[in-house]
Amino acid sequence: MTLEGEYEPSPEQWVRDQVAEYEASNGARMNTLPDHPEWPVVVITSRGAKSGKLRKNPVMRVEKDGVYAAVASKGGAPEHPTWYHNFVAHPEVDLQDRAEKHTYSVRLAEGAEREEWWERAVAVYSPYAEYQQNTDRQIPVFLLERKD
Ligand code: F42
Repeated sequence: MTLEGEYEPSPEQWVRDQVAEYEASNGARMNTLPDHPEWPVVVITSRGAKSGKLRKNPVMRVEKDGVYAAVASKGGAPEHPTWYHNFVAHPEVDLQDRAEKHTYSVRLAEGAEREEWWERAVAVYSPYAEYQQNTDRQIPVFLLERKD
């Protein structure tokens, strides 16, 4: 089962384009950060906290034993990405990793578990460490566990 509803593409063109290309190719193209083959991405569909519409956002692929982390870094911006609020309001999302798409339950990692996943995330994508230095907020780390 995947989420159902009206899809509202991101207002950010590079995000919109990456999602469109990723989905159109079933995850075969645009499956890394552009020009960075060493940094794979997954695409997460969430339900808008206010609109109820489906929103799609690529994030870096951080995975262990079938569990994924979604790091709400927004490039070190002072505020959380809006999808943070979607995840909190509707803690069920779809995640596409290349050709595989499934539904996941979402929770915020805390304490030692967050530390463990934060280190894993930085090991995958080192710029996260700089993003954390550039913002006063603690960057949230969501854990996604497969439901279907
Ligand atoms: N962002 C990350 O935070 N972490 C990553 O690891 C990451 C990797 C990544 C890789 C490739 C790529 O193309 C993008 C990547 N991004 C990453 C960017 C990410 O996909 C998001 O673009 C970014 O985190 C900013 O998310 P945002 O939701 O803040 O984006 C804004 C511009 C946006 O989409 N705004 C929408 C709008 O219409 O203005 C709102 C979307 C929305 O969900 N609205 C909710 C609703 O109800 O519909 C309401 C939300 C609320 O405030 O309650």
